[in-house]
This record gives sequence, structure tokens and C-alpha cells, in this order.
Amino acid sequence: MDFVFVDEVKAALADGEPVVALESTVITHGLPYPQNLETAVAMATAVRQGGAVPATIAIIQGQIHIGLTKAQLDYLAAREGTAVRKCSRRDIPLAVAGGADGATTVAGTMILAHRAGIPIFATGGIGGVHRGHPFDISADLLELGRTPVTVVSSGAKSILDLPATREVLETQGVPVIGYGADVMPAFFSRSSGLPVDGRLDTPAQVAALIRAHHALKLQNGILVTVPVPEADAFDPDEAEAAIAQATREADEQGIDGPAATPWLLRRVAQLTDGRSLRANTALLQNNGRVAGQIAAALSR
Ligand code: PSU
Ligand code: MN
Repeated sequence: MDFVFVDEVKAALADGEPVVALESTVITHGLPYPQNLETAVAMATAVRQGGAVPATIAIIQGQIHIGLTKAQLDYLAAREGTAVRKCSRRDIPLAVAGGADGATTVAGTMILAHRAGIPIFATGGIGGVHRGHPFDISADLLELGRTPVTVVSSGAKSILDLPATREVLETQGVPVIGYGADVMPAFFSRSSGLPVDGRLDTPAQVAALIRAHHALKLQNGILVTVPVPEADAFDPDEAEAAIAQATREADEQGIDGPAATPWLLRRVAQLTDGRSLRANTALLQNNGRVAGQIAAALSR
């Protein structure tokens, strides 16, 4: 299967220069327009500041793209909340065969990044086990168990059952790293209270972990969790109140399956009058920068 690479990403990969993959579901299903576009551009800039080339991954009219032009980013961002297919593992061949537009989730992005030869990927939050729905386990967790890509994120939003999410990561053999932290963050807030498997404080230390993982030929992923910068954290009580209400409403309205996460994210942003978006955009940029630094350390 041919992928379309933007020139800059193709050249960087050919020269062994650092590249960081970015997902596209956060653009089409995670943030409202126009903040989604602004954040996608700012996150790519942050990856560059960290010392790497950004490669946003998406499917456009059935074609897999590794790195998007500004026009392609505009195209996807403007289709936020519409018929772009949210592409996890199972959806990718359907979008490709159908000639459809598809935005890749954490799972979908990990698969395509790995195929493209990109070992590091940055995003905001991963999927997990849904509160009150112990069998709605995001395919992200299983992908972390079977695709050797390092995912830099701020953990998972507390729209999810975080202790259950943590357990599934353990079962899947995924090392959970706290970047400059002893506990897993909870997306908007800096602590979930849940322990990490190891704390690492520098890009060089994370690069050493990734090298050891690759040298052992382990086929699973690594989760590096980065707390939101202190000044941008969102009030945990306000977040919890909005999440509890959104979760209740979703259950009343029977929202489930792949629609659940985008619906909850949208509702939480509405209920907090967009105040939660500031933490969201800040942590996306911060994670992009950290991932850029790790990618740069890894290629040295
Ligand atoms: N969490 C966020 N923002 C997001 C997502 C999760 O805070 O945009 C997206 C990611 O693309 C993630 C997906 O991979 O939702 C998980 O969806 P599901 O729960 O259906 O697996
Ligand atoms: Mn699900």
C-alpha cells in the first residue's frame, strides 16, 4: 500500500532525522472549529520547537497521508463534527477501500506511524475504559499492547474509569512513564492519584528506554504521560462536575460505541463554556514539544 508523504517528512525519514506523528481525530472529533485548526497548527509548531518534523496522519479520499499540507489541515478542520470517519484499527481498511475521508485515533495513528517508520507520536489524551461500561474498552489500549510506538500524552480524561484503564494497560504490558512526575496525570489535572511504572525526567532518559525496548524486540507500545503545565491546569472540581453531568446525559440518551468519546468531549467543552479548552490546547502543545525533544534525543 502506497502512502503519500509530504516532502519534508519523506526527506527527514530518509536522512534519519527526528519525526513526530500526530493524530487527526483530535481535529475532527476532539475540538470545535476553529480551535481545532489553531491547535493543530500550534502543536505542529511545538514539535518543531522540540527539534523534530511534525507528521499529521489522516486518510483523505481513501489515500493514507503521512504529513498534511496546510490546505489538507484546513479541509479536515472545517469538517469537524461531520461525516469524516473516526478511524481506529478496524476502520482503516473500510475508509481506504471506500475512498472515504478518515481521521485516525490514537490506535489508528499508531498503526500508520509504525508502518511509515515513525516511532514517536504525540497527542492529548488516549482512550480508555468508559465509566459504568466496563466492556467499552478503547482499541487504543489494545493497540498500545501490540504496536511498538511511544505515545506521549497527558494520560486519559476522567470521562473514563481511570483505575480500570490503568489495569488494562498493565495487562497489555504497556510501561506507563511519568515524565517529571510520580503519578499518572488525568488530562486537565496534573494527578489521577494512580502510580506510574517509572519516572523519567529528561528526553535522553526516555530515548534510552525506547532504545532498550527496541533492542529487546518488544512489540508493544510505551505510554509517556506528561502533566499539563501548572499554569494551564483546569479546576478539577469543575471538570468533575461537567464530566459527571455529561456521563449521566450520555447514558440517558443511549450514546455509545465510537460516538461516546466525541459526544462526551463536546458536552464537557459546552458545560465548561469552553474554559476546559485552554488546558486542552496548552497540553497538546506541551506534549508536542516534549515528543519533539524525545525524538531528537532518539535520533542522536
Ligand atoms: N481523548 C481526548 N481527545 C480526543 C480523544 C480522546 O481527550 O480527541 C480521541 C482520540 O483520537 C482517541 C479516541 O484515540 O478519542 C478514543 O476513542 P474511543 O474511546 O472510541 O476509542
Ligand atoms: Mn469505545
